[in-house]
Amino acid sequence: MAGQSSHSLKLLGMFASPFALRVQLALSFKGLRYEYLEEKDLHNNKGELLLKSNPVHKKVPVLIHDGKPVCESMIIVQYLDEAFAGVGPSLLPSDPHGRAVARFWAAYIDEKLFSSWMTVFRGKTDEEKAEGTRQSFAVAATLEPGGSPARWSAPKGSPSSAATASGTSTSHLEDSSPGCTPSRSCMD
Ligand SMILES: N[C@@H](CCC(=O)N[C@@H](CS)C(=O)NCC(=O)O)C(=O)O
Repeated sequence: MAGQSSHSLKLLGMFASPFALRVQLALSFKGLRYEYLEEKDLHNNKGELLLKSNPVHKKVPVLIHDGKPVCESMIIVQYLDEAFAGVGPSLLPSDPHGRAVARFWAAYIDEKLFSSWMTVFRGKTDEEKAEGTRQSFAVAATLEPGGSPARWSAPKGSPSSAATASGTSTSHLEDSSPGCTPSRSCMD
């Protein structure tokens, strides 16, 4: 696919969703123009387009490319790389091992980081919140060079570092960006 000019891209998102942010980063790195559609009341009143586009999970993000929906943030990132291979940089490394490493870290962040991070906001007691903070830092430390002896080497050579593939980074963690707050939880 040579360029974007004849293609329509819409993104259904929600401002506090780290998963939607992952897709926004991917679109931005590739320099793709898109229409952003905010789900205004994701947890109480989902929009018709969301329910029609993602009837299984009913979650954001959903990318709608020329009327066809693509769901799940990491699947969307990989789809963008394939559908717009000729546009902007590659998001994932070209070699299979590098791609496996990027997917590994994205899955690690999805499984480990977001759940402990949520406890920081949603823990019922100060102790629970403190434990969530401790776990979040422990998980983040694993992402840092030298953080863990078991760490895989980071993918190189494109904006597809672990941070890109995951849609987050330690600086994103440290800047106390809103993420999923108790009232706007992404993990319900
Ligand atoms: N695995 C999904 C997770 C998406 C997700 O959890 N989205 C949340 C917002 S952060 C959502 O739409 N929640 C609505 C709900 O659970 O009803 C992805 O990577 O896209």
